[in-house]
Amino acid sequence: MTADKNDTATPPSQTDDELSPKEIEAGRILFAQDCQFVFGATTADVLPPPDYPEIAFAGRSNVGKSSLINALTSRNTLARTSNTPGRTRQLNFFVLGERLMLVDMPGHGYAKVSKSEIASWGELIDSYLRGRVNLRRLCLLVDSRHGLKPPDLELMDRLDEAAVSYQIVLTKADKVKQGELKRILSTLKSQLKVRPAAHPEIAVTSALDGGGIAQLRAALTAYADPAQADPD
Ligand SMILES: Nc1nc2c(ncn2[C@@H]2O[C@H](COP(=O)(O)OP(=O)(O)OP(=O)(O)O)[C@@H](O)[C@H]2O)c(=O)[nH]1
Ligand SMILES: [Mg+2]
Repeated sequence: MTADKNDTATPPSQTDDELSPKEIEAGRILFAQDCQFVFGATTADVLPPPDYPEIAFAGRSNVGKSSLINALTSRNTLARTSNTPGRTRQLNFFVLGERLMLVDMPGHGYAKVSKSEIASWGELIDSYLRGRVNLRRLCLLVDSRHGLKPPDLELMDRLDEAAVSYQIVLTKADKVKQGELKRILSTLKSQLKVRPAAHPEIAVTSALDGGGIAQLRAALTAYADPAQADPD
C-alpha cells in the first residue's frame, strides 16, 4: 500500500513542533531518492555495517510497518506487505539516498507463533537494540483504533532500558473519526510522560490516504546524513 500523491490528505500530523515548508521539502527530496533493500537479518551477529544513521520501524504484527515504509518511500513493493500477520520475520535493512538506513522490524505480539519463535524474536530485538550504535530513532507504530497493547508496553520497557530514543507513530488514521483520534492521543500523551526514552510528539499517519506522511518524512530527515553540496 502506498501513499498517493496527495500527501496533504487529512488527518494532519499531530506533532507538537510545527515543521517549516523548508523541512517538508527536505523530507520530500530525501525520500524521493533511490531506496534499496540491503539485507535481511535473522540474527543480530550479521548486521550490515553501521555506515548510516538508522531509523527502525517496530510495532505489533499487522500494524502497518511495511506499508508505512512503502508510503514514505512512495514504493508499492519495497517492503513486503500482507494480510497475514507475522509476515516480516527478520530485520530488513533499506538504504535511502546513501544518507539514511530504514529498518523494517518483525512484528511483535502475534499470538500464532511458537514459544521458541517468540524467544528468538526477543533475542534478536534485544541484541539489535543494545548493540546498534547508529540507531538514532525507533518509530513504534500503533494502530489508531487500538492504542498501546501489552506487547507494545513490553517493547517500551526494553527501549527505556536500552536508552533507545523512540516515538509513537499512529497508523491507519483513515479508519478512525477525529473525536476518537483525539481521545487516543490524549491517553497516549499521558502514557508517554512516565517513559524516559519516549519523545512526546506523536505522528498520525495513513499509508492509505497519505495523511501525515510528508510530515513524518520531514521529521526523520533531521536524523539523516547531510545532503552532499552541489559541486558548483
Ligand atoms: N486502512 C488502512 N490499512 C492499512 C494501512 N496501513 C496498512 N494497512 C493494511 O494493514 C495490513 C498489514 O499491513 P503491513 O504493512 O503488512 O503490516 P506489518 O506491520 O508490516 O505486518 P507484519 O510484517 O506482519 O508485522 C495490510 O492489509 C495493509 O494493507 C493504512 O494506513 N490504512
Ligand atoms: Mg511487515
